[in-house]
Amino acid sequence: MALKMFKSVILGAPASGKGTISSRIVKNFNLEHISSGDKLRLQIQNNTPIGQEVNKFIKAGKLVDDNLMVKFIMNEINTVSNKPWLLDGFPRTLSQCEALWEKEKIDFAVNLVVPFDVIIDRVKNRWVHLSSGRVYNIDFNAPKVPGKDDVTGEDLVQREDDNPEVVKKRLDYYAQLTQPVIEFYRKKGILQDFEGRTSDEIWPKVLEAMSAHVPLNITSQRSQL
Ligand code: G5P
Ligand code: MG
Repeated sequence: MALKMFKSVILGAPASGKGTISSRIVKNFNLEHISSGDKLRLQIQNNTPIGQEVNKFIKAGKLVDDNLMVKFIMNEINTVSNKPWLLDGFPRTLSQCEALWEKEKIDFAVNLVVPFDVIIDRVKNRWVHLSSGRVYNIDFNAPKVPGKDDVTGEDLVQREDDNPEVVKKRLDYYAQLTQPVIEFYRKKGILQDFEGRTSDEIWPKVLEAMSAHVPLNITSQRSQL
């Protein structure tokens, strides 16, 4: 398969490691990473009309309207035009999934399966760099300087939707609304489950599976980030 045609998605519960595994995929395979959550948080940070509209939903752990999300992400896909891509956080509902499938046939869906008790523990220690989407965890991949991004030295922040009550809501929505998306891709025969309690346990399996679909970026090391 030609590299430029490769279209993929990464699915998984909140804090299952989609961002973490995506950054390793991107580094090793030269794909464009389109994270719906990162893109929406940037809109909020820049106080755009979209940011103003979605802010209250994200804060409350609720899903943003399907029509808005489909338009928003199709636009992001168009901006990477003919490069291979990896969608993270989209699609989240069957309606988003069907709208995407109509326009773009996905080649491969990575499904991260991480126990919920592990997830609840992780979010407490998550810190993010808003403008790049780089993500840290005090227990797992701490920043070199506490509270500062490794690359820019700018401040890290905690996400407003990472408090335990909101995380519980996000997990409920995931179980109700995103499970059908997993089944959709499973029926198409393009989904693979990757189970584990840590991203380091899951990553080698993802690396192996992705290697069957896309050539490795030869300039990169097989890094663990
Ligand atoms: P997001 O931003 O898409 P979620 O809830 O899907 O949010 P999230 O929280 O970004 O997913 P993740 O990317 O799966 O989690 O996980 P991550 O950030 O890589 O890892 C979580 C933490 O664990 C980090 O601190 C990381 O360092 C750490 N970690 C990773 N691996 C390990 C490990 O092995 N061990 C340990 N100890 N730690 C580890 O969406 C946010 C909101 O935007 C809206 C919704 O409101 C949503 O709630 N939204 C949408 N709404 C409608 N439709 C859509 N398509 C939408 N997309 C976004
Ligand atoms: Mg994420």
